[in-house]
Amino acid sequence: MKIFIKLSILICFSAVLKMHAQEKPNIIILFADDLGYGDLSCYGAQDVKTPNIDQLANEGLRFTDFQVASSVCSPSRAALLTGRYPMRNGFPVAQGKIEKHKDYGLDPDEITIADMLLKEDYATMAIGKWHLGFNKGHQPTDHGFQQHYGLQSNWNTSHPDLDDVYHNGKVVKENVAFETLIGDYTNKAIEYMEENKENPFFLYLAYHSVHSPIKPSKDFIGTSKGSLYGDYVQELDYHVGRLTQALADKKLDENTIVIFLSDNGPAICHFGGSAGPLNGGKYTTMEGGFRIPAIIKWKGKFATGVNDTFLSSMDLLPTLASLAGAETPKDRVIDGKNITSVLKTGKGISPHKYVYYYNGINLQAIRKGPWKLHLPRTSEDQPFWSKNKNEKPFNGSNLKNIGCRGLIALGRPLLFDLDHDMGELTDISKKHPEIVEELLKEAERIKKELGDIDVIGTDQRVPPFENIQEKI
Ligand SMILES: [Ca+2]
Repeated sequence: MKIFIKLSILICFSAVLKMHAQEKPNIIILFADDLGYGDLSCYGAQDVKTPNIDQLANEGLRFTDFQVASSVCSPSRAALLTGRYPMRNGFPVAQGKIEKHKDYGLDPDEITIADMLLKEDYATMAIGKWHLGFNKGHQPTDHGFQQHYGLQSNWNTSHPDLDDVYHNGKVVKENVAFETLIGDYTNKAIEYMEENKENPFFLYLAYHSVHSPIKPSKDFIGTSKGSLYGDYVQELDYHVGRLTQALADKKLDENTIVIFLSDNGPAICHFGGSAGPLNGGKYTTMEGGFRIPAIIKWKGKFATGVNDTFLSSMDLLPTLASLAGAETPKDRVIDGKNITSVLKTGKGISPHKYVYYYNGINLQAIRKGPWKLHLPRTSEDQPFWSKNKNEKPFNGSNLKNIGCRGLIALGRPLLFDLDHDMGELTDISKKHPEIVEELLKEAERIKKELGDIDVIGTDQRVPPFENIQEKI
């Protein structure tokens, strides 16, 4: 009898455990590359049709003021995964396959979303572009991902390793044609969902689309009215549709959070793309570089509709921790905030008092609510991707004709009211000297904490090489 009771308790206990495991939501982050704020039809694109992403937006929350923490690939990814500013997590500049960056990677002491979820018995996998380090200690499998399948960085034929597909650090396909990657990644993702449908999983799927090369596969060439770039966006949409359909087919829809976002704005001058009504794009600290398309859906659990709350990709770490029952790290500053209540109710005010826009290690702008102040800077202050010796600091007040490069060097502080001027077109610093003063003061304070070109911050992780903003 005693044994029977013990056995029954044990059975009940494991049933409770199993139920808890199934209650934890699956989490999928679909990370597009260089996709602009105006590149999707649900964000107003006219020449491109993205019905699958639009449907995700209709079934979820579509954000109009969701920000990343950098306008280039690596720092934005590092911030999303750690919930911390690139200056704090030690990854402020884009990484290249160069001698100087050989020891540069996401620091082993950083805690990622995958690290946290792995501790909560999630299966974890990264598929696609990594771009956060090539060597041991910096690999996805060193950062909480049980598996990685994809490229180390951007696809490129300039170096023999950069067009090879890796699985957990070993090359499994050599000299891969770029156009085949998106379908291959999607197939792998669908397989992974199938293999893990009985247990909670975290899938971080970082597509190369729509980063250069602008090379859609031949089935998509000519399908849009928006040139090759438009075709490329439509191909991305097709694969997002395959994934969402697979989730529905496998009846995983109701227990899976889908997060779709871009890592930074479009490289307009180089390859096209659209930041919609925003000014600037990739490589700049204007809204076109930092404000990205973002959609979050959890069927039946999260609100739906359009949401204007000012949020950050860094918010995903504490939010997903809370939804998965994980503990947010307490031994360090996490810059992201738990936005679960915004997701559940579709209402709420921004949890961020100030938000900082760094370009490389140069603090260039600071935001409080609708106010955004751009700080003076020279061409010399810029990281290598923005430097231009011939660039004279901008001293005007009307940015209507600033051009696709956006605001780079600047002679004096400029203030914008993003609620009424999201395109950062008209400087109103003279009308609001008290706001300018407050934000300048906060800029001086945060530089002491996070650092800048001329100061190492008290909570800055400094990358392991000299002349951080230079390529060589
Ligand atoms: Ca990017």
